Amino acid sequence: MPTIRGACPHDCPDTCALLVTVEDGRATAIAGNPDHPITRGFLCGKVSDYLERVYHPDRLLRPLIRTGPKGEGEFREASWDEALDRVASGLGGAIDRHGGATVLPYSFIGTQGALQYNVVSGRLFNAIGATELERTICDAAAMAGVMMTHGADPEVDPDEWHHARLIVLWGWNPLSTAPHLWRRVLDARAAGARIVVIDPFRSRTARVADEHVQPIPGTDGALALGLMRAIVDAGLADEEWCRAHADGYDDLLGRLEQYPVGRCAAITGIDEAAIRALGEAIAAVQPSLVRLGVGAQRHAGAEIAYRTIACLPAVAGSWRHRGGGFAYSPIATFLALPQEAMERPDLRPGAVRSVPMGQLGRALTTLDDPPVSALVVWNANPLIGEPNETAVRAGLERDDLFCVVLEQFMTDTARYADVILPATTGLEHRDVVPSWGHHYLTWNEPAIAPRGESLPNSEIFRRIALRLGLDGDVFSVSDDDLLEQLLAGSSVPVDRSALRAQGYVKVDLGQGAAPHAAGDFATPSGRLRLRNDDLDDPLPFYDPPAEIADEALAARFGLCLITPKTHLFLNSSFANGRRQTAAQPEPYVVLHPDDAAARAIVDGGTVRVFNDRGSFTARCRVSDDARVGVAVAPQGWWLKAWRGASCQATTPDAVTRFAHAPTFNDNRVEVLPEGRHPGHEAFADE
Ligand SMILES: Nc1nc2c(c(=O)[nH]1)N[C@H]1C(S)=C(S)[C@@H](COP(=O)(O)OP(=O)(O)OC[C@H]3O[C@@H](n4cnc5c(=O)[nH]c(N)nc54)[C@H](O)[C@@H]3O)O[C@H]1N2
Ligand SMILES: Nc1nc2c(c(=O)[nH]1)N[C@H]1C(S)=C(S)[C@@H](COP(=O)(O)OP(=O)(O)OC[C@H]3O[C@@H](n4cnc5c(=O)[nH]c(N)nc54)[C@H](O)[C@@H]3O)O[C@H]1N2
Ligand SMILES: [Mo]
Repeated sequence: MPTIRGACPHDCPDTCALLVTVEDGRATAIAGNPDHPITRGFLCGKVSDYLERVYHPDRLLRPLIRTGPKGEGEFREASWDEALDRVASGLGGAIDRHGGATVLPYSFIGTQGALQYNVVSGRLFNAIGATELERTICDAAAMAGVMMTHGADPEVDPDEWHHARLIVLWGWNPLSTAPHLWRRVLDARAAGARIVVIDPFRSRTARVADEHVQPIPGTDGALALGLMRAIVDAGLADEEWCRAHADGYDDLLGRLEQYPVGRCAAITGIDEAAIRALGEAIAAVQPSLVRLGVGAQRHAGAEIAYRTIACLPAVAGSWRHRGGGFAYSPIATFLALPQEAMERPDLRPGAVRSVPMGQLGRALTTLDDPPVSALVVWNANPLIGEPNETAVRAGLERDDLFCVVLEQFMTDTARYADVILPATTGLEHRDVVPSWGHHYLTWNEPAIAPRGESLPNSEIFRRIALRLGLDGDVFSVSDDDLLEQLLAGSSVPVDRSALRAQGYVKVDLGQGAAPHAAGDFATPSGRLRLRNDDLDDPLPFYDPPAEIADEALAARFGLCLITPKTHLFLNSSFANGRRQTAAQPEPYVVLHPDDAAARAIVDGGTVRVFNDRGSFTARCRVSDDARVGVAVAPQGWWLKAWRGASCQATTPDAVTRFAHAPTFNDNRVEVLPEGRHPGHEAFADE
């Protein structure tokens, strides 16, 4: 029985290596590759059921053309010829009327494979001069902030984490969202490390950590300033390392004068003594590692917050030590493949306008000159993933919008399409998958033939481009040749035969065991930037969130709502999985007992959560897992499970200052037992 080496294609930092058993052309078993240093032979509660996803009775296997009203999900099957004709005439007609900018591509990391992510599609939308999508919905604010402090650098390699003796998991719930990297944290713990979690919510990770610090959401920058000040107050700052390898040590000390620990305690809602104790531990217990997640960046001020946190390991002296320092997402190794160049921005006919992810609804309902009159969605389910659901829905409902969706399933977004084109899963196409959590590239060999008439994204976009009459030399390149170009263009040599034979190779940028013990940062001076003169304010500071810090708004909407990931879905993917939905049948919102009592809400009761943007209903779990003043509604279920409107009906579509990233968790709401007056005025009068 052949065993095929694959790679998990999903949007997760663990990027697992898979072994797929195939019998008579059918995949019959799937397992984690025991040799892969991160996968180590096991799969998560989602991908261990990947064969169910591949052979799911609801897989879309033929092109579909809409027959009913938008959103109703009524379609008929069509041949590829007819469907592609429809797509070419829909896009071509829109371009003839309004120019290329009227087309908006919308995609994210439904598949993380370098080829299926955006190579042929990137070329197509560049060539027609489409509006550019700023793909900022996930990790961009933090990325911008971290780079302000130490450039696009190799961070502490997960293979080195077991050397750490104190690990601070900051806005990260890896037990659920990165279960393989979590094993790396557990290795450190087995060797004696203490695990501290900084999270307003008692996540699964916080539950099993040694210590849990619960700040008010969006105040992490102030917490980092308080921790640095505590280190300085205790005489534990590593002045020698900072003077040798960082810019602006004296300026930072001056800035910390403005942030006494007591002030930071008041902003973050954490005891002064707890901040002092943690700060002192981060400096004294070495190697100490700060590992940030994606979760702490969903608010205004996020870039400066992450920049500020990235200064902490320098002041603590952690970079000196093997396993010590800072890690977020290893951008340097992730970016080794020439993704952007392969998308051929040079094909653009001229300057193009751009729309940030997180403002899709706004773009569809307010842009003119030209309006968005054609939308092409792949690798994404924006009706669930985007904030401001009301606007997204209003946009998708527009009769004058031509909408194409490439999908594996009839998602909430796909129901609004004019044409749906069936896409393959990772088992059915070839790709190479980089990781945004570790330093390995993983090879994905197709295990089975495409199911039904499904095709890889690359082939679908190739066919669309050729129908539109675009340059055959650019678009007829085969997938195998494109993969070869991706690997050949890597910033460091990739051993292609080892990659194929073994299934994975390490991206070796020379990062070594302690990459910045002697500085050597990817900044203009090679030094870490405690002071960065490219910024209006060159020093770290507390850049407050918007709604969370708005006292007038707090009088009307007394709770901050955060919407983290669920344990068993992958964003909205797997929310149609049998085992996953059995374990997580319905959405819920967690409220602290004090907040529930003040609103006469009982555990298990249905509540309405609302603000000026909209409302949703969900069952309430009353638990001190939530911090006082913070409501927690994990996100990912499809709309049916939410009874029609999800938590995104309340989330804001404001974006951050530098990276234009969404601010999902900078969101004030009120909560009432369902059945009482849903308007906040009634609540305020009581
Ligand atoms: N099981 C599962 N795994 C996943 C995903 C999934 O949906 N499900 N999604 C994948 C994707 S796309 C991503 S980006 C990653 C995300 O993985 P994580 O980085 O773990 O992201 P979240 O679960 O959104 O947030 C992590 C924690 O941050 C906390 N948090 C929220 N606001 C704040 C804040 O202001 N400050 C602090 N300190 N903490 C805060 C939340 O309560 C949450 O427990 O996971 C990937 N893996
Ligand atoms: N309120 C709130 N909203 C959030 C977040 C949050 O924390 N809170 N997190 C945000 C984050 S971090 C992210 S990354 C986004 C995620 O949002 P999305 O990127 O929209 O992720 P999914 O909902 O998983 O949708 C991915 C879709 O891609 C499809 N797909 C998978 N593989 C392929 C393929 O090969 N080809 C094609 N054509 N389709 C494929 C899947 O079937 C699935 O429907 O959501 C964001 N939204
Ligand atoms: Mo994400």
